[in-house]
Amino acid sequence: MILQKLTKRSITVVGLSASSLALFASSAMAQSTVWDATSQFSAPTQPANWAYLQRTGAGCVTPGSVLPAGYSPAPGLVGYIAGPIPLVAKNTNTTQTAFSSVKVDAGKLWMHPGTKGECAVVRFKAPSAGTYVVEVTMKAIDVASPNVVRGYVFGSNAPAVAVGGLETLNAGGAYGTTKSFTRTVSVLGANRYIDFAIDDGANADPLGPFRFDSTQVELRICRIGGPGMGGVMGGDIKRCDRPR
Ligand SMILES: [Ca+2]
Repeated sequence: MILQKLTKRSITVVGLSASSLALFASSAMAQSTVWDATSQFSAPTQPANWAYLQRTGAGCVTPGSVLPAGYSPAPGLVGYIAGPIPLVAKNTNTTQTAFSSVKVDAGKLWMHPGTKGECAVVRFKAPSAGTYVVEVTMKAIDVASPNVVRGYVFGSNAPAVAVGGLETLNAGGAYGTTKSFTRTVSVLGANRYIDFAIDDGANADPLGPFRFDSTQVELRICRIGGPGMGGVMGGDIKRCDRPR
């Protein structure tokens, strides 16, 4: 499956014009811009480079609708939510802020999957074709019980079929547990997206696998070069702040 995909993408790259390749090479030498989902978070208006949505299906494979604004469970906590959950929100306070059994660190973003298997999504709108590094740190922030979620990275390469990577935050994910990973995403055209999604972990819980799944998220994305072969590649190969 992977080999077939790589072969197909290789054909796409070979088909690029010489001028396109020269442009990509030139761009690759430029200083990397880092897009930070936390510092660039905006509510109640979705910002230019980001969007907050849900995805559905096992493994969050199906892109879904934009989350409506208006979520604010405590002063300074603002964001987007559909129904009771899923949600994407930020603590805009300068101190850790608690609500229910959740503690959100100062200035941080957090996400929660839905009650019916909906995945919470932070979407980066890639401004141009290229190879992007996606850096993720997830932290369990519900003090009542261990968090069990799974994180996914998707790219929207033509024909908009998502391919994703997977990391799991579970198995003893008590409050404060963190998990970090990176993915390299090759975006083959302009105006495509890179999604970071979390699901409910499908863990056994008599009241539903979505319980205690509040997850603080740090998400940074930078462009490191030309578009490569498309798709999402393995983890922990590159980081935005590593010289190259
Ligand atoms: Ca769960």
